[in-house]
Amino acid sequence: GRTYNHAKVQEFWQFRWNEEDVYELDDPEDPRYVLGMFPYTSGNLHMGHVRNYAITDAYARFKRMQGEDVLHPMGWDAFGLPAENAAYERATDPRSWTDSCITQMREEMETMGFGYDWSREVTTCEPDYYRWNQFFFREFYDEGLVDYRGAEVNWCPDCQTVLADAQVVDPPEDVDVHDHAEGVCWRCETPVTTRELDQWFFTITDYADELLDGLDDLEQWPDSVTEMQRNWIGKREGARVAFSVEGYGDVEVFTTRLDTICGATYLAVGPGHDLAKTLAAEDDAVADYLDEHDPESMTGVETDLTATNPVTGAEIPVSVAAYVLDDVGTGAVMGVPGHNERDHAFATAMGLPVRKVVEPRGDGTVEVDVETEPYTGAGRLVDSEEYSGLSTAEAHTQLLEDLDSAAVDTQYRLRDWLISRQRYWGTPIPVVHCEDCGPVLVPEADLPVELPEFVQSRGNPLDAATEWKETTCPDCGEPAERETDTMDTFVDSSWYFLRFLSPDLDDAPYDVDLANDTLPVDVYVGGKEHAVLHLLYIRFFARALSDVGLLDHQEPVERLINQGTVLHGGEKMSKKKGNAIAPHEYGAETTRLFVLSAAHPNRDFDWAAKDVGEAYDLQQRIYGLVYDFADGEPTTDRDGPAEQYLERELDRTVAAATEDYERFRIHQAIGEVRGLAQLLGQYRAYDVPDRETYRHGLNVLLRLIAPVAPYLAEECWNMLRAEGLVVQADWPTVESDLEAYDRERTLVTTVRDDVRDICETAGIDDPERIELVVAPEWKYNAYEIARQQSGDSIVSAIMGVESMR
Ligand code: ANZ
Ligand code: ZN
Repeated sequence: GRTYNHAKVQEFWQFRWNEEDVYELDDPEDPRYVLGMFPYTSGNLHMGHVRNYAITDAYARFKRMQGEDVLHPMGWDAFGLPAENAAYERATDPRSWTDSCITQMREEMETMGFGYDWSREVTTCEPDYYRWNQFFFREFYDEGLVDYRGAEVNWCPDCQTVLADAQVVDPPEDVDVHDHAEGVCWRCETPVTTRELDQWFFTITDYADELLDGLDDLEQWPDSVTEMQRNWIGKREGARVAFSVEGYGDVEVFTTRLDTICGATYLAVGPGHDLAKTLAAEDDAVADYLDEHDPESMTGVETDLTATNPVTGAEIPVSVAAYVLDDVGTGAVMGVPGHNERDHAFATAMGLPVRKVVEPRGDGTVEVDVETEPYTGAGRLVDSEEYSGLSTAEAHTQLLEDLDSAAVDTQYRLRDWLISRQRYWGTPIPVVHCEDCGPVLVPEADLPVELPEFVQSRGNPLDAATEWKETTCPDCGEPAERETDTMDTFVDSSWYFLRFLSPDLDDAPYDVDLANDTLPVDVYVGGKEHAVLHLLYIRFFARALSDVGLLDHQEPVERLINQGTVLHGGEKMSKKKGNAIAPHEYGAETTRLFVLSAAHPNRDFDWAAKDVGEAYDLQQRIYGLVYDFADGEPTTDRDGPAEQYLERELDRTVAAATEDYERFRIHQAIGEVRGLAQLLGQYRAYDVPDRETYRHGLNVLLRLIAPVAPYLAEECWNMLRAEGLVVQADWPTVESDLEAYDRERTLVTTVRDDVRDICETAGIDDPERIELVVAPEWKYNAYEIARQQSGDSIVSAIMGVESMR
C-alpha cells in the first residue's frame, strides 16, 4: 500500500545490512571515531538513550556516506549495584539478570536502526574485560597511583555500601534528613551516614594541575563542562600561616587572603581538628558540641583558649565551628568577619567583633560598612600596622615575605578517587591480605581474579564466599584472605573506548600503537550528568596510562556533545516520575526521527504528540513521493526552467544539509529535507514533470534522510530501483556554482519586483497574469515563466526592465 510501515520492513533491512557488513570497520587505522556513552544495563532503552544514540548514529552514517572509515561501536556498562538489587528482588543472580538486559537492549537498538559494529561489542562484567581493570590496578600501583588508607566514607545504611561524594545527592523534599546526614543516597534516597574503613584510592589529586591546565585545550568541549570540572578541581592559591595557641601549640590555617590577617578577630577549628578532639577530653561544652551539631549550620562553641595574631600580637578567642570543614585546607581558619561572608555570618551568630582592614580606595573616599556587610573585594589596607596603605595584592606578598610562619600554599577541592565498593557485582580488587606481609598484589600471571558464584546474603556476598576468599599469600605462601572490595564501576567506563579498538586481544588491554593512531575519540556524545565524574575520570585515566607507557594521548576526547534532556510536560521524562514514553510506543523510526528533529542536540525539548505526528507525516510524505513515482511517471526530456530550478534547489539543499550534519544541527538538516520533499511534491504537481529530473530529486532526498531514517531511506531507495544500499551510497555533492545561483536568485527577485511595478504603472490589471510572473513559490527565472505562460505585453514589460539595467 501507500503507507510506510517500519515494523514490516525492519527485519529485512537488518538482514541485508548484516549480510553486507555495512557497519563493520575493517581497517581500524585512524578511523573517524564516533562514540555514544555506553549504557548501563538497566533492562530497557529509555528516551535519553534513544536521543543519545540517534545523534551518534546520524553522524556516523553521514561520515560513512562521505566515504570515511567510521568506528561506531557499542558495549555495555554491565557492573553495578542495581544489578545486585534486581537480583535480590527477583531471586536470580546479577549475571543472568544483566545478560537478559543486554539481550533486550541490543534488540531495541537494532529496531531503532542504530548501525553499530557489533563485532566489537564490549561487556564490562566479562572476565576478559575486567581482568584489564585488575591489570591497570597493578600498573597504577607500581606507578604510585594507588593508595590504601583508612578513610571516613559516606555510607548508605540501606545499600550497605560506601558512596562517592557525587553519589550523595541533595535530599528530595519528602525525605527527612537527620542531623548528621548531609545528603541522601543517589539510588535509594536513604540519608547517608559516615564510617571509617580501609579503602583503596586512585590518587587522581596527583594530576590536579594537569587536569586543570588541560581544560584550556579542550576547545571542542562545551564551556559548561570545562567550567564544572574547573570548579570540581577547585584550585585555590593562598597561604598557610601559623597562630600560636596558648597551652596547645601552633595552629596552622589556610587563607586566600593573607592581606586581611590584621582583621582576624577569632580563630576557628573544625570538629575533626586535633585541637577540638584534645579539648573534648576536658571541656564538656566542646565534647557535647562534637557529639551533636548540624554540619550545615553557623553554630560553634567557644573554648577557653586564645590565639596570638602573628602580626598584631592581639589575643583572639578560639572556637570550634561546624562551618570549618575538616578536609579543606588545614581544617582551621582565621576568622575575618569584615571581609569574608561565612566568617561574617559566624561572627554575627556568635557575637564576635568585626574589624575593617580593607577599603576599596584606602583613603576614605569610598566608605564601606563592614558591620552590616563584609567587603570582600580588593583595595587598600587600613588599620594594619606597617601594611596600611598597601594594595591587597602587595600586602599579601609582603606578609608572605615577612612572616616566618607563613608559606605559599595551594589547595584543591578535588579528592582522591575512592574506588573501593563493598559489593559483589564489580571487578574484584586484585589484592590478598596477609597477616605478615600486609596487602599483597595478585601477580599478573594469576589474573583475572574472577568473581565467585553469587550467593544471596545480607551484606557483601564476597565476604560470605569463604572458599573464594581463603587463599595463600603470593609473597610468603601462608594462608591469607582475598580483598573483598570490588572496584567502582567508573573504573570500567574509564577506558572502554580503548578496548573497542581491539576487543578480542588477550595479551593486552588494547593495541597501544593502534590506540596512539586512533585517539582522540573524534566525537563523544552523552548526557550532562557526566560532566564531572566520568568525563574527569577518562581524562585522569589517559594521563595515568601515559605515565605507565601505555598511551601517548593526554586528552582522550576531541569533541564533546552533551545532549539535552527529553522533557514531558515540562519535567524530565523518567520512569520514576511516571511520565516516560517507551521508544517503541510511537514506532521506533518515527521516534528516532522526532527526537532528532525536535531541537538542536544540546537543547532540552518537551515531548509533544503533535510534533511526533509531524515526524510521522514526513516519513509518509517521502514514502508517498517515491511510491507514486514508482507507479509510473512520463518522461518529457525537458530541461526547462522548472528543471533547472529544481536542480539548483537540490544543490542548495545538499550544501545546507551537509553543513548542518557536520555541525550537528541535525534538526536543521531534517528541516532542509522537509523543504525538499515539499518542493518535489510541487514539482510533481506542476504540469508534466520530467521523469529523470524527478528521479534525481528523489535520489538526493533519500540520501539526505538516510542518516536519520535509515529504514525508510532503504525501503524507498529500493522502490526507486537505485543501485546498492542507500546506507552505502555516496553522499550527494553540489554540482553547480551555488554562488552564481545565489546572485541570480537575487537578480530574479529584484526583476520580479520591478515587473510588478511596471505592470502596475502600465495599467496591466489582469491579476492572474501578474501573479504568474511574480509568484513567490516558483522562484525560477521570471523571464522564462513570462515567456511560457503570459501574453506579450508582460514579456515586453520585462524586456523593458532588462534594457533599463
Ligand atoms: C581568611 C579570609 C579572609 C578568607 C577573607 C577569605 C576572605 P574560597 O573563599 O572559596 O576561595 N577556609 C580555609 N580553610 C577552610 C576550611 N577548612 N573550612 C572552611 N573554610 C575554609 O576559600 C578560601 C577561604 O576559605 C580561605 O581564605 C578561608 O577563609 C576559608 F577576607 O581566610 B579565608
Ligand atoms: Zn604473606
